[in-house]
Amino acid sequence: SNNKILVELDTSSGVATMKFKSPPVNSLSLDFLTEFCISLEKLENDRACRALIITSAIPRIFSSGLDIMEMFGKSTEHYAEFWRAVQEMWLRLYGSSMVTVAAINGSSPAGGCLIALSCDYRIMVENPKYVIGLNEAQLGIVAPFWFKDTFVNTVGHRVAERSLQLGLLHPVTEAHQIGLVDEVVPEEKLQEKAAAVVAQWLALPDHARQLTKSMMRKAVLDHMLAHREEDIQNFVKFISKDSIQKSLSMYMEMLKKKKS
Ligand code: CO8
Repeated sequence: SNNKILVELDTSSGVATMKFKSPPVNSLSLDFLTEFCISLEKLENDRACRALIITSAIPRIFSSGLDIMEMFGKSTEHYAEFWRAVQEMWLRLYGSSMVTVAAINGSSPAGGCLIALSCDYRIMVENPKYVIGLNEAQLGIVAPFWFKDTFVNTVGHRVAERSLQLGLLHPVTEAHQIGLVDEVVPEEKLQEKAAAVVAQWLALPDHARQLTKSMMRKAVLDHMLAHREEDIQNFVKFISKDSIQKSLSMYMEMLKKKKS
């Protein structure tokens, strides 16, 4: 299962590219998250790597978010292990000292949006069919406080309050207007734009940029670390409820019906 993410490092520029390639929809399963964290750790510890561009190898979809099957009909031990892996991914990505750019070439709901929000900069492909946002409320579940914090730190409190309560999935133009994405480009310009943004960020001395990044993000990272075990217990308790299991199963049914 060690092939859900393609990683390439250009040692001359110091820029790595990660391409999510886990069909059909790049959902974040436990296997996917484990591979993601290992890849992130390798790049973080590689002195030849200073920046990371994250994109998708699946047409029309960046990531469909957490794999709903990991949250459905499993043991409490499994839920705990899964949630620790979700936390680990966010801790590594939000706390990364690399320059991180999300090159969002498709829809990016919930956990997919969290990955994009955890980067330093977001570029999204101009396509009226693509949407992005934290839509948890629409599934009858609640985005955890650190998803919320990451969202608020990107778009501000008022925009986050409305978007989270309504579980909005924003079309690209709207996502740009509210600051959820920084830039919108045609598909064929995405790679070039991501490379240009990385070059701009890498032009500064690493230590100054890294300390500044840490200063901006430390409070939110520390807050999660201080409540990590409690957050796992909360997740396990919440997701194990009959009513929540029922909501998730109805949501999965709805996804399947929508096809036919
Ligand atoms: N997990 C598992 N399976 C999924 C997921 C997912 N997140 N998303 C899609 N699938 C499955 C579909 O059920 C379908 O399966 P099958 O082929 O067996 O019917 C297959 O993937 C393909 O999906 P679609 O046919 O829907 O493909 P489309 O190209 O039409 O649409 C989308 C792609 C837009 C990604 C669409 O599938 C979609 O909207 N998916 C749901 C996305 C979503 O709502 N994700 C939220 C997950 S929850 C989360 O990330 C954070 C939870 C925080 C925890 C809260 C604490 C309790």
